[in-house]
Amino acid sequence: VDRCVAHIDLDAFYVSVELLRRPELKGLPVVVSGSSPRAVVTTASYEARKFGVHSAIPAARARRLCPDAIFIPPDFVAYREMSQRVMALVRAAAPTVEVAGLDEAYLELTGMLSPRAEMRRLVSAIRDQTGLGASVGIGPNKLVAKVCSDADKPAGFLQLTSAEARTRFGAEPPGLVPGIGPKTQEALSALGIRSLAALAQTPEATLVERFGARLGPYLRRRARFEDDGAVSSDRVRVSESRERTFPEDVRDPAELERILTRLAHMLAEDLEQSERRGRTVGIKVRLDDFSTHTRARTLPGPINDSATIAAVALELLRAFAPQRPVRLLGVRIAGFEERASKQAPAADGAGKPQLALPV
Ligand code: TTP
Ligand code: MG
Repeated sequence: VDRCVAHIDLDAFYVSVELLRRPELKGLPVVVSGSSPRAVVTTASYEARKFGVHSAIPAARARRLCPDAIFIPPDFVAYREMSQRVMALVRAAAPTVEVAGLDEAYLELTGMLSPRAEMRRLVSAIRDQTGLGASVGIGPNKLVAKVCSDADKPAGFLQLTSAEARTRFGAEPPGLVPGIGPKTQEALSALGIRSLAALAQTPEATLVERFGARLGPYLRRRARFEDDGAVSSDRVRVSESRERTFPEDVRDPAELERILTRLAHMLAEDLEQSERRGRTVGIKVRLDDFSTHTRARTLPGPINDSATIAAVALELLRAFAPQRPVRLLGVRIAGFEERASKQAPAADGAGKPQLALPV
């Protein structure tokens, strides 16, 4: 049986949630970002993107690029709640679903009679029941599906074979493909390989010589839109963390302890909801000189209560005793209990880097 995988990704997710409660802003350039001097853009509406405003650029720069844009502060509680409603609909559409982020998921559709119709139905259901728009990619594997869902946004709906994907995206830079990051793209460029087509045609031996026996062939497979990664319903997370960058550096130890306690509570809440317990509690401290320090302690048994997490984190912070103003503080838990589930999916480096949920 030929494999069939779909990827669905919501359009301008945070902005779209904001527009639901402020419909008068529809059609205008809208940006969701914090207001501190260091804030970055989380999402821009498609109207704002025309001005060059994109995710991850500094909010101050966005203001210069598009002075008429309406800036809205993020409301992560609302986004998470909306994400849960959407993902419930996605899970109802196929037996195997991998939620890959707040606004994206893969569906294994192999063997389904009419995957296109099923995905059209899903997009309509999401539109009807939440008011949000989504884009869909369908292909023989996760890689093709993911690149296709991104190619015709917003409201995209694109199905391609691997051969068709090679033709359609051949002129694009290698970094278009998830799993090929900026550093690798630079190294490829130094070899004169500046497009996916060029990468797909590079002899494997050349890539092995430069990138090694694992990464070399992997890069070539990515460029050829070949991918045997499974859609896996339990994406195993090895650790979970909450961190916060401050609008201004913090010196006061009491203030740092208050913040760390709050982060520990937020982390514990999530762990309790998802019934996960871990044995290792750690902290992360970034100082004003950008040096980053981590400390961790492993406990005799797994825990997830906020009192224990906070107590260990505070102990670690006191022992570390930052000697300079603190720019960022974080708390992390790792060493999760084994669950009665299967092994982790092959690490293929794909998927967007986990965005640390801002606090
Ligand atoms: P994306 O799906 O990458 O972006 P998007 O949904 O805003 O827009 P698109 O139509 O292109 O899919 O990310 C989903 C959400 O994740 C986005 O609404 C905001 C958040 N996000 C950040 O907070 N920081 C980032 O750098 C990115 C890329 C996304
Ligand atoms: Mg999106």
